[in-house]
Amino acid sequence: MTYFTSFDKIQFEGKTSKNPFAFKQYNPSEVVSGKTMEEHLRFAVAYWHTFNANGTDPFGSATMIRSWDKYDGLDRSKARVEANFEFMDKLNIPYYCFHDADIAPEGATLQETNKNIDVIVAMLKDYQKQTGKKLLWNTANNFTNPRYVHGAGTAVNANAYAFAAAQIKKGLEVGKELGAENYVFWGGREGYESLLNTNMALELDNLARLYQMSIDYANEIGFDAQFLIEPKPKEPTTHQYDFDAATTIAFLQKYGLQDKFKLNLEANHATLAGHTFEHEIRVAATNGMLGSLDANQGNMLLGWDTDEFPTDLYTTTLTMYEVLKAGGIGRGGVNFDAKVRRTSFEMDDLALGHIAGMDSFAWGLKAAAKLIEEKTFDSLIDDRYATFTTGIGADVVAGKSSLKALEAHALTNPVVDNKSGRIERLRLQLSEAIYSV
Ligand code: XLS
Ligand code: CA
Ligand code: CA
Repeated sequence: MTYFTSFDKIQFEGKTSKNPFAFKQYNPSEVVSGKTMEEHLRFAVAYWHTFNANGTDPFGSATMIRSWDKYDGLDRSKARVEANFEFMDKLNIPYYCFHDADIAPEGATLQETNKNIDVIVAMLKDYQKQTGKKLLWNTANNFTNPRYVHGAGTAVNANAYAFAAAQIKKGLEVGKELGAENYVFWGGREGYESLLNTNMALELDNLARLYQMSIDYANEIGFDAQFLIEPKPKEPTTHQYDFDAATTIAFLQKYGLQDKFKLNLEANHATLAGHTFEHEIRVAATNGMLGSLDANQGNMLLGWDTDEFPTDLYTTTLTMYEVLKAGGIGRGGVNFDAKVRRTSFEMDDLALGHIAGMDSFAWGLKAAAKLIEEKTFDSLIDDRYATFTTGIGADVVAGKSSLKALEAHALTNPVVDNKSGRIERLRLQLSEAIYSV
């Protein structure tokens, strides 16, 4: 059966095309900075937003028209698998990502749930083999079920903690079966609402223990995926422990887990934490922990996680600038953790949303490559820090300095020859690079 009937394979038609069902910027085989766009970007479909989301919001019921909704239960899950592979093929997207709860209905018991998962995983494996499409990452939904009301890996109740562990165990087995490149931990319920009823120290220790158990089990079964933690400051918890990249890195370092994990960074989570996306990527990359990207954008007029398709070219450019500077995204990818608006309820909107995101990222990649090639920012940065390449500055960098030596230098009253940071000029050059693509 065909689920998306109004368009066929989306082709690259170039900038002058007026066809909404065509790429204007994303040309998978085009080489940019030594690699094809496809190799740089490694796009992925997020199963939950594309095949499960129905358009509900806190005030309104479902609006989405979806061709698989004529089925129920496991039959609907199977239809979603078919739709997913048809969609990836038509959009030319090589990867997908899912939570356990996205792919199969939850049963009355854990045994039943796992049985449902097994049926769908066998089908996914088959489709992967036939199509060559791959799993970028999978994860456990340890936040929807009411048993996780007080946390999962940071639960106040050991039975809830055990269920969370069981879901992760199954997730690791599924990831291995499907050859996932990465395995993600996102702690939607791993935080607190009030310190008045919270044992923070125990919760954090338990979370670290769960991560360690997960590493041990992955090793035991020979699942060699890259483990990723996805920071988010809040929502649904008031305060989530994995607040942002820096906090998550400090947590991993405290528990000696820093070599076992990288980060899955999401644009909307960065803005909720009061950061830009590029800031989060730079912090991760600086610590050797850039893992993968959840591509979306928030709405600056709203204070929550709206998960919109990324169309802001300034952000996609600066994102790809950071990725190129970091030497690429490695085993990660650009996962569209993005949903069409509740008002964009037609089937076609799913394709148009992904095309918008893919073109915006391809555009950003090209503009970023140009900024790097032309050393637009680098030459100014080199110049700004030049005093650390000679004399007393070089001694500081080499770790050969001391307060006494620096004081002796300061006592000669050297000239502090500060120059303008040229922010306005740089911002215009950024605009020029984007406009020139
Ligand atoms: C929610 C998160 C979630 C993770 C995977 O805000 O983005 O969807 O990406 O659990
Ligand atoms: Ca995400
Ligand atoms: Ca989100």
